[in-house]
Amino acid sequence: MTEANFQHGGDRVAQALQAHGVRTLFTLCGGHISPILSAARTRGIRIVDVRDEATAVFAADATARLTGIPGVAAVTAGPGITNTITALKNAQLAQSPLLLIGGAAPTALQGRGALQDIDQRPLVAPHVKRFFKIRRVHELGPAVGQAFELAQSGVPGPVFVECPVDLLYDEASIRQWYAEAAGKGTSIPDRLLRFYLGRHVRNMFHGAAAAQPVTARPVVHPRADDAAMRGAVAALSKSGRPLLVIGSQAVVVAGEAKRLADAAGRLGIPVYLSGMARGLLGRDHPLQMRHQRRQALREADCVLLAGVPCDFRLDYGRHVRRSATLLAMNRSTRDARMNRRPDVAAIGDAGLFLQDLARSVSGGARWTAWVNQLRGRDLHREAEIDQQACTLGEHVNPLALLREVEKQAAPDALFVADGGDFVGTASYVLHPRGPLAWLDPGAFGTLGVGAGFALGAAIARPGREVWIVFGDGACGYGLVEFDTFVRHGVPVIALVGNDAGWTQIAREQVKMLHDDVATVLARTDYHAVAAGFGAEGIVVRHQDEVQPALARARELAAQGKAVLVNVWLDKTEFREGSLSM
Ligand SMILES: Cc1ncc(C[n+]2csc(CCOP(=O)(O)OP(=O)(O)O)c2C)c(N)n1
Ligand SMILES: [Mg+2]
Repeated sequence: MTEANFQHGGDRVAQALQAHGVRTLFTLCGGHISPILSAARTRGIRIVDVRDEATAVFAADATARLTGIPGVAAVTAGPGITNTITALKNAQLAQSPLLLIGGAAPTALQGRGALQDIDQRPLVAPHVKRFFKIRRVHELGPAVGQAFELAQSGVPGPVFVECPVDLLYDEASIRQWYAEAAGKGTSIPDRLLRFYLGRHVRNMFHGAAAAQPVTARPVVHPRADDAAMRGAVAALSKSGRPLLVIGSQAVVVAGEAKRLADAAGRLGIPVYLSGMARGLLGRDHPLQMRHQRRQALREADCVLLAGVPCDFRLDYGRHVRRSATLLAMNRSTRDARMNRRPDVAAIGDAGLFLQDLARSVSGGARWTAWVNQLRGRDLHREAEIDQQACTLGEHVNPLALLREVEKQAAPDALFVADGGDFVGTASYVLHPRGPLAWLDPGAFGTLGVGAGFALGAAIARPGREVWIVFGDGACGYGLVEFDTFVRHGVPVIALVGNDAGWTQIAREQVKMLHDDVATVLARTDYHAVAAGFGAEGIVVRHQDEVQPALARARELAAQGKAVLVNVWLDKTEFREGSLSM
């Protein structure tokens, strides 16, 4: 017998993960996946067990976004998988490459009423790039390898590998299990069953001994053609007021983020950053604008969308004036053309395209007046916010709170955004520190990403301060994960903007329907919940407590503790009129 005879399927999966550089596996256990978890741990992969399968997928998603290597989650069959659907869809819409490994009932028992046995393909397939249904042990390793490649290629996204439990144990145990199931009866049906099951097991293990270990292959990133580059250079040469919008997809090659930032700086074009690209240019780059994007887009005569589709966030393309030259850089042809046909479509990686473009175009002083005009407006708006932050109320002014976070948070802090109004305010007030230092759900607008994203971020970036900017409504989804933070020694600072309600919804609902039904929450003691899980809880009811509370939270996090700061907010009109549909 060769070594491969003894290597069970669970270890083949673990070995393939290891070959692809996976250091952490997020999971919630189940009998269907035990051999994978055990083998992965034996191979030195850190197993982070969470309290809800959605968290495992959110954490894998964050890992992928921050490292560029697909994050991995493993969940059990049936309800373990159904629990991940929202997180999977969120990752698909955010174009985040991750690998979800799901258990399944034994191959011979599928469709026969086995525990947790459902047809998982129709449920999962719409949300992933591919659903790998494994039938033989030797397919396990190669499927994981292909899943890695596929998740990162073209338009990145999640991939699912379904691993039936009887492929994951060693051959001797499985043979015995099937032999026992076949019984010792002598009737013709009994003998037929034995024959059938014997053949089934032979098929399952066919070729397993000869299978080679999987090795990782380098990922090839798609590049736009030369015609697109010529088109872009020509458009910019004629432009007096160009504007660049860089979004999440432009930073999917995480290792290139710094070079992309340098390139954007050299281009000399004023920039707005969105999604995962926020922070790309650091805290205060002279080319980066944060406010009045809509007005800037209306004024620009040439708009470059790097990894940004014309979806609801750009009012379906209507924010860009008709006469402007539109340049769309995108890995997806569909996204590049969404709602509006671009004059130049650069189909490929937007970040790499911008790097090439910066070698051909150097704006220098050409656009200085235009940059200064936008910059002036930006500074004016910042001054207005400063003024609004000075208003004192009964409890805490959210603008003042976020200004204090901006002041105190570490120079390399990571921010995770999960909520409505308060988080919307934070996205204006907080200046992400650097590339890949801001995580939000993306186009799916999913509440509840916070705990999982923070878990993935803290583990992918050990030693860095991780803040979750939470709405009080949003924090409820993942509060139980304070248990995970404590068990795994993951220090995060959860800042809960407690306005006792689902305010983003209430704001419009009350105005339109004069009814606050289902939008009202209480000033719940979320800090006490965190403390109940063994974390640190701090409550802040008044403005003068903000500064010391945040300082204390940072101190505790630096000691390796998870902290929840529950801040009672005053109402503010800051977000009045901002509704996304
Ligand atoms: C999973 C999910 N459910 C519901 C919504 C709809 N939604 C969007 S914002 C919001 C309110 C969020 O409340 P909270 O987290 O307290 O933030 P606030 O607006 O109060 O600052 C809701 C319910 C959503 N986006 N995602
Ligand atoms: Mg709220």
